[in-house]
Amino acid sequence: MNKKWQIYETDEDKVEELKEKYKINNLLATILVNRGITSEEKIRQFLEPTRQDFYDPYLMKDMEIAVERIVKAIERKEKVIIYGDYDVDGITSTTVLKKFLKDLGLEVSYYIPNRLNEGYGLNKTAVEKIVNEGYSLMITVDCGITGIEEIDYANSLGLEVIVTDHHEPVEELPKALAVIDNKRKDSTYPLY
Ligand SMILES: [Mn+2]
Repeated sequence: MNKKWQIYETDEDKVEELKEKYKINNLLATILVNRGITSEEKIRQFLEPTRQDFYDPYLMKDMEIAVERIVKAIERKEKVIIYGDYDVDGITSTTVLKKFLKDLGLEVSYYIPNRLNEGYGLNKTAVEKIVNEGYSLMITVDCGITGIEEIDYANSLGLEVIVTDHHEPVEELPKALAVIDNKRKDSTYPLY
């Protein structure tokens, strides 16, 4: 595949100005300028972000449904499993969510498909295994948005699914209890 790289024409004067003002190196100043992060407030948010800088998570479609379902799982002490991915963001998101839910008092397990035997994303054999182990709620991270058939299968076996993903959906969304993905066509979350 032939790729054509298009490199930004950088405003070098602006780069110099930011380097001086914020005592940052050339690379960082170039990144800020190329991304249009040049106001004082934007630069602070980028270099020293706080929780106050995040948008309200409830701006994400289905967030409320997902939160309520997870709260119910905690109250009922349900068996919950996180279905992740074997790559860097898949493993990171699995770890972050597992720790968070454990801190909230939920005994939560995880499933990461084998890269060679299973490949990326949900698969029916794994769903079946999860159901047989007595889980009642599965939360996907970094996958699931295109797992239409697998989620239909999970539903048919009584396993409820919350999808959290950042990949592109196909034509239809999976029939999960909640589908949290900013790439949903109807998403109005600001993101940047
Ligand atoms: Mn991934």
